[in-house]
Amino acid sequence: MAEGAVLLRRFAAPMQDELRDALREIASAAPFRQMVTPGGFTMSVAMTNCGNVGWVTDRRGYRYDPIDPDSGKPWPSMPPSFRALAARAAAQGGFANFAPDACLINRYEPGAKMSLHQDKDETDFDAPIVSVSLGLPATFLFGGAKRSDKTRRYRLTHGDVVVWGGPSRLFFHGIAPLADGEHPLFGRQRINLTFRKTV
Ligand code: MD6
Ligand code: FE
Repeated sequence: MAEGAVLLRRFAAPMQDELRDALREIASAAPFRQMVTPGGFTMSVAMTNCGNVGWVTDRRGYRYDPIDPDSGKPWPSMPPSFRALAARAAAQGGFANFAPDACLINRYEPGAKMSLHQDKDETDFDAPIVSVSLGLPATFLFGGAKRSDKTRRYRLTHGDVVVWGGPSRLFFHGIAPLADGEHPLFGRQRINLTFRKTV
């Protein structure tokens, strides 16, 4: 995709049942919720997290927080199967010993989108981000170091994994509004897992 960014087609597909079951457990302890941006807009994507810390946004800003603000309890721990998948994908992408401490889980229903952004709330930009797509296909917009750089479009489908680090770690990216559809295992939604090393 770019220097430092590789797309591993269908890499996670063999684990789909395990991932679905683990996701169900996480979402029962820490339900998906639509968070509010610092500017006061409710995001169309619903989010939850697992791991030592979770990514949250509210009127105060963006941050990684060990506590789920909705429950007042720690986020569910990261299932060993998630951790292993992320490490295996990172290694395939050229990043040995990836040890994520956070997994942000995004749920898109038809029409939901993610505006162009950079992932820059972490402190360790040497570690890659590993991103797993499940369910309905999406159009991933991949730009450059500046918001105004032109974007290329990639179709991400069920099981695809993007490993993204190095020179493109801080490139702008987003997701176009999700087209309607029905996935045999995940139904009318797309789930994206992004694994990060935040510290
Ligand atoms: C998504 N992904 O695929 C949104 N960020 O739903 C991201 O924002 C993302 O896929 C950093 C690295 C990989 C990603
Ligand atoms: Fe991102």
